[in-house]
Amino acid sequence: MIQSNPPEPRTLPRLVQRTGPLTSELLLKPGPFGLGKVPANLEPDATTAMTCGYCSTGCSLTLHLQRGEAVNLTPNSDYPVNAGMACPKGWEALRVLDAPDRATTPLLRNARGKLVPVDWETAMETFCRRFKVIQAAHGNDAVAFLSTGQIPTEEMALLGSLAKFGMGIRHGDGNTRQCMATAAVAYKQAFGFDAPPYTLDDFESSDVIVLIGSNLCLAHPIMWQRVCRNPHRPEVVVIDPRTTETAMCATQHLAITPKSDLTLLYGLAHLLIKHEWIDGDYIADHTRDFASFASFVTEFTPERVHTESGISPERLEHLAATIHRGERVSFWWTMGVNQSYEGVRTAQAIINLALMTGNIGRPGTGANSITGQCNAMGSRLFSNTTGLLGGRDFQRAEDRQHVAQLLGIPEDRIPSQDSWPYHKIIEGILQDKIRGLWVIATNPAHSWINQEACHDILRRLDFLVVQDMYRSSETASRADLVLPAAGWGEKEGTFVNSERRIGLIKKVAKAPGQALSDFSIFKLVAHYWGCAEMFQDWSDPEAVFQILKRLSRGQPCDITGIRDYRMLHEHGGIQWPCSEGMTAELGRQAPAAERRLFEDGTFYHGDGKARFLFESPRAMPEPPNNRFPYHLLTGRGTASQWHTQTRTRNSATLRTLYPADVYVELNPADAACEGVAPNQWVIVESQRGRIRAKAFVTRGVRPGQVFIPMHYDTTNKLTHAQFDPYSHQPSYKDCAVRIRLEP
Ligand SMILES: Nc1nc2c(c(=O)[nH]1)N[C@H]1C(S)=C(S)[C@@H](COP(=O)(O)OP(=O)(O)OC[C@H]3O[C@@H](n4cnc5c(=O)[nH]c(N)nc54)[C@H](O)[C@@H]3O)O[C@H]1N2
Ligand SMILES: Nc1nc2c(c(=O)[nH]1)N[C@H]1C(S)=C(S)[C@@H](COP(=O)(O)OP(=O)(O)OC[C@H]3O[C@@H](n4cnc5c(=O)[nH]c(N)nc54)[C@H](O)[C@@H]3O)O[C@H]1N2
Ligand code: SF4
Ligand SMILES: [Mo]
Repeated sequence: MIQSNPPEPRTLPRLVQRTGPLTSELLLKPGPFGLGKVPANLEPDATTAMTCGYCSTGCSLTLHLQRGEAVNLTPNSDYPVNAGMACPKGWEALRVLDAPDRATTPLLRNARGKLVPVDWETAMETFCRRFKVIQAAHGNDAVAFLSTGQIPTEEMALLGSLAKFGMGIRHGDGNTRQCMATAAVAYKQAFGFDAPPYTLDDFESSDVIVLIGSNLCLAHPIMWQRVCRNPHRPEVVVIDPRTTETAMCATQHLAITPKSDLTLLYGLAHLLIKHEWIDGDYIADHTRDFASFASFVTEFTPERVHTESGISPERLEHLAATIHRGERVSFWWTMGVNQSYEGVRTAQAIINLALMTGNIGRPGTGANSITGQCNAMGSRLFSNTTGLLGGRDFQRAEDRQHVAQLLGIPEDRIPSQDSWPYHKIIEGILQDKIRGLWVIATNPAHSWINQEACHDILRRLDFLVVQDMYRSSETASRADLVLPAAGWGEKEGTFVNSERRIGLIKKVAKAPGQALSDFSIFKLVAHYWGCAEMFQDWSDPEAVFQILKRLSRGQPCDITGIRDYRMLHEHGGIQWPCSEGMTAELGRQAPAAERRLFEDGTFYHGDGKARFLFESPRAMPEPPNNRFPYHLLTGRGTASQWHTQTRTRNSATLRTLYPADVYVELNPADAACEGVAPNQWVIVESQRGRIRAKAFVTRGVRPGQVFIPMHYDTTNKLTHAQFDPYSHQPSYKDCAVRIRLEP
């Protein structure tokens, strides 16, 4: 029987008494391929392959085992994604597990304000009691969660379902809001489903590759290797205000004025239409609303493009001709597009170019959003945050009914309203509407905008729980309760990479101390909360994988044809869709290793047609001005740093590959004007905060622009609260700053 309301706090002691054995059972349970249980076809001392746990490339790494435990790793040469290559983070992936700042026991803040070790029982009892007290006093919506694109899909689905169906939480969002929300919304509106259409092989089969707001060379180094292996001597066009490592290798670099992409892309569309360099048949058969788009872009003359983006009419014309000449043109974008106050329309301006030139659904083509985190794509489908499980809508009654039926839960347990997006959750804390927050595998105290305000807001919470591998993260060190989590390599599950490929991760190392897999932590929470029965069938990650298969049936992301983990293990990753029908036709074989969507020109809208979507460009919310004359760009700094650095700073090798101190890239002309010498410490200041940074004087940034990597813990003191109106993604790459010499 499932209770219609979460039990009151007073029922807890009874639950606590029952939990001893459950906890130890969870602690001892071996993974399907990991410690204690090795698949029959593998020797105890052998190797096993698994997906890397950092970026969305999803390289396969071969783990070298001794008695089931990993002692080393090498890149897998037998995998379609990386063919024997890995970047420094992948090579060092095992090294960061054994670190002195790992969280090894639950930690609870005591009366003197100090985090002290407690046992799991105390942690779970406190977790449930404190959150339930908040919900009882202020309503269920007063507790929220923030999750991630960096845990396996099975864990995300369990978290999202436990929180929303079991604990009555409505507001739960993820760090994917900082990252992928724009692409997800752009695809959904244009194609009818959040569906990146490509396969990574397209990098090797294009003859024109257009990279917009993407520093592939260091953010996705192995995708960049695939570009380098392209045998067609492709044109590589980079649209980026900075002369990045990627731009240096491009055949055309368009160093546009930041945030002028929309004008540039509309201007490009205008030229292509004017020259009749478009695919009329494709447009007529497979799209809608082209005529109004064509009339809209007539305003975007080459002269206007020149004024607003700095790109000359000749260069624009040259790019249009390049696209026209290309037989297989692929368009790729990342954070230079997504992290913008007009990101969705910019992404759709890219989609429009691919549609109007018929560059989609064929090898080497596509309007391709490159994802960031190892499992951002899993989160987009199954985290139960912005959408209901399996790419569905919370607001659609038939979707709720369907999910309730599939999961055997009462329909009224499924919220009929969407969660607040991330920034509304943060604002909700400020407005006292949210008083309890559970943060899982993300580090908002470092990565969220306007950091000093964010720290102040987190302090206002009645109860902050942080579930992380490392107790030293900026958010964990502010928590009332820290739950120690196992990480990549210490648990099993699946990740979905950028090209929709589902890959397996396996347990090849023991988590330190009492750290538990997130999966086990969620099971414990369900148990102590009193809703364990709802998740009886969710017994281990592979059982959840079977549940996800059922949830995917008939959806564009149908994975019913993937039999089990073993099939993923044997075939080395399988892209969605992979329906039962597809594998039945093939006699239970996995479909081809490289597949792209929309080969027949049918999209997911009811009429099968893709949409042209467009809107007038808007003014930058905080343009450089007299007091703050520089445009601040932020982003990835090196291939060896990962986000807030909790993991990568724990490798001595990686530490030698990036500057230890925060630095600001500054053009030589501006450095001269400000009287700044190379390597001198300077103050960088915005309306919201000031930081110290070392001056890195370089022509990589244009005059009037500065760049600071996101990996340093002070960068986000400068950034501001501006969001895309459709995706609610923060605009991390534009705000006004000034440079001062240190007093
Ligand atoms: N080494 C490493 N790799 C990573 C990560 C990491 O932390 N470290 N993180 C992963 C994640 S989660 C993500 S989301 C990806 C991000 O991957 P990328 O998006 O490639 O990385 P960023 O450096 O954030 O931004 C890319 C570029 O956008 C440019 N840009 C800024 N403003 C504009 C603009 O207005 N227009 C255009 N056209 N370009 C602009 C910046 O100059 C920058 O070079 O990387 C993934 N890979
Ligand atoms: N200024 C600026 N800020 C940015 C960006 C930018 O370009 N500029 N980019 C944004 C983008 S695209 C992103 S994706 C975000 C990333 O921002 P965050 O998500 O805050 O960054 P991470 O360092 O990846 O945080 C992940 C946390 O999860 C923990 N962790 C890792 N594996 C596990 C696990 O298996 N279980 C648990 N429980 N914990 C685990 C890590 O220790 C770490 O603390 O940053 C955003 N912030
Ligand atoms: S490119 Fe990405 S997936 Fe590949 S090894 Fe590096 S971090 Fe891992
Ligand atoms: Mo990201």
